[in-house]
Amino acid sequence: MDLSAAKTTQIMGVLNVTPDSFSDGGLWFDHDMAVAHGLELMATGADIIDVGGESTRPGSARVDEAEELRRVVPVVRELAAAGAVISVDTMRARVAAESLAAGAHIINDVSAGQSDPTMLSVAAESGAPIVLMHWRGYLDQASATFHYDDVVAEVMAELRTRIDEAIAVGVKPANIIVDPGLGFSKNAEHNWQLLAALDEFAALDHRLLVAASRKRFIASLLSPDDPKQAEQAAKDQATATISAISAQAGAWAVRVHDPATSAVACKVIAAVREHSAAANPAANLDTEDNGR
Ligand code: PMM
Repeated sequence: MDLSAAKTTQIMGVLNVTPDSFSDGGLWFDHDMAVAHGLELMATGADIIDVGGESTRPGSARVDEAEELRRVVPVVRELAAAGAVISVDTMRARVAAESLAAGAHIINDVSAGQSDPTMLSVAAESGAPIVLMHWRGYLDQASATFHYDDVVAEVMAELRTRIDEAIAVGVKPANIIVDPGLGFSKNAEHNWQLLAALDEFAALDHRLLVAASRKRFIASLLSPDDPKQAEQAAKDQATATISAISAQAGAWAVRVHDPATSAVACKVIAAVREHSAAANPAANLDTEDNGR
């Protein structure tokens, strides 16, 4: 399945099989509920389902490997059998390998290969695409603030190091997907600065994934006095706007909780990009207005 050539930005639907994730912890913890929600994500516009069994919420404890396997692999197997394209959101090589064997297509590692020394070789040997996300806090999730003099330049440089490490163990450049890691060892100001510079990340010569969905900086924008009061629908609308900005910058995919709103946004941007002067110079010569 070649998803790398898609013209429209792909929608990656979030399926957290956890009791404690950022926005939907506990909702899909039961196996049947998780599978049903995965199918619902597909029906509402997801091209890829991102299945995760470990929360990366600040301060959350790591789940042990056996428990992560128990949560993730059966859900991957059942959704893959139903025809889903699946990414597995894990920092463990064994969870990645068993998920690929159960039918997953993509590895999504928020530690970019740094948590588990064998993760990058699993990606290299399997030939599966791997998401390398920027994060400084993979070893100490509860650690305090992070200082950046220039967040865009530093995230870019650190991602380049991760990319070089992956290529050094044999991951093909075409199988590397980069992600600036919004909200991971970054405050709201850092996140907005990264979003303002998405063009630079898209120009890295790898596929770009943007994952802003329902994150705290969105809730803070919508409801500065009490972010917890921000309405879910408003957060999804804001997320869809960020999906549009990401698509316009050339992102390959956006990772979202509500596929429907972002799918519409990405469809519109794809239509505009397809008709841009650069993509179709002849369009400039046609002065008739029949399309109005
Ligand atoms: N964020 C979360 C989980 N997995 N994966 C990637 N590649 N990028 C992210 O930003 C990311 C991720 C945390 O969000 P959630 O708890 O709402 O799933």
